[in-house]
Amino acid sequence: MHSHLIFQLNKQFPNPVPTETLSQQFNCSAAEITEAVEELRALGLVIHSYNSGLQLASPLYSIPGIKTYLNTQTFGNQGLYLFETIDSTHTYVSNNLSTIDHGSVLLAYSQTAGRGRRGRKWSSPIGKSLSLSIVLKEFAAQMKPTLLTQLTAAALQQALSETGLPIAIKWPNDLLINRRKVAGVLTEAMFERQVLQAITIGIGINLNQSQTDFPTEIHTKATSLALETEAPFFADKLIAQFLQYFEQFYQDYQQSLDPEPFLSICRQESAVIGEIVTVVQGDKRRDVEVLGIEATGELLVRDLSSQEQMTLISSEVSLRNPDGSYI
Ligand code: BT5
Repeated sequence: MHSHLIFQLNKQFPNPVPTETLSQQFNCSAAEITEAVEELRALGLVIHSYNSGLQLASPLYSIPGIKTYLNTQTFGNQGLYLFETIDSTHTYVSNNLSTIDHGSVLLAYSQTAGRGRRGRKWSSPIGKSLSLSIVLKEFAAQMKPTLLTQLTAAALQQALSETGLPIAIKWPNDLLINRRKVAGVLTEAMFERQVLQAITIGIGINLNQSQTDFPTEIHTKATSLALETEAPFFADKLIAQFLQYFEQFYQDYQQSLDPEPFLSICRQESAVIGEIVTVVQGDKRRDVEVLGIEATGELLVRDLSSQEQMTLISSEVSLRNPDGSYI
């Protein structure tokens, strides 16, 4: 009932929907609708009640809404699950790996312990953000998890660009609009007795946050699609488009083992190639000029003090502006 209720409220957004209309649609009593609304409110979702009916505070994606647009063979087609609230979609996958099939897609309206790279926190407030994990169990042995991060960043860049906004990729895993982070990618390889069992790809996208919805420490570096478009953002189509791009890149890469189609997007839409940046690696910092992205997915840079060229591995470094601020 929750997902269908949200789908109907979203369809009419921002207009309120009379409870009677909903109870007719679902063939249930008004009391049952009120009960479902109370359950959603208890989770933290904001649903207004007016004389004229019920209205969502901001648009929400739903399984029936995504399926309206979904055209994939595998990803999201064979298993599309939505949690209203969860600790982390990635943690759920690692705890339930044996029961989750290849190609499954898990979504959550909110995460209480969403995570980024190297144990960092990912903010995913209820009803405003998108948290999504894709489970991969069928892969060619030569496919590299680091390249899958680039593949996902390219798919996300393509899908987000359909909004008309300028979307740049900050190697390896950030998606930016006007130098503010709108989305991030997290790839995790899962091993059992040293044998690779699965790769989980996670993406977090800021959909309908206002600036004050972000934790204070990221106020100046984060943005949302609603802030950038200056309108409430409907994510159903974006999710379906992302899965479509992801599937295309993934199937092509699995067959050809050629990363160029997605790496060329990472290069073309890069926020850092040609820039001077500071590389942060543990306690060490060095200023470099970014020259390009190698076929391995590594970043090719020139050290400004030694003039030496070197490649950087994404799992080890972060990039900052030379003044220490977020790029
Ligand atoms: C990322 O890490 O950007 C990866 C984000 C992946 C999140 C997804 S959601 C589904 C799946 N389940 C999970 O638990 N995680 C994945 P990283 O590059 O390490 O960036 C983390 C940093 O971004 C933090 O240290 C903050 O500075 C900043 N940050 C946190 N939340 C943010 C947000 N909502 N928007 C922009 N920046 C944020």
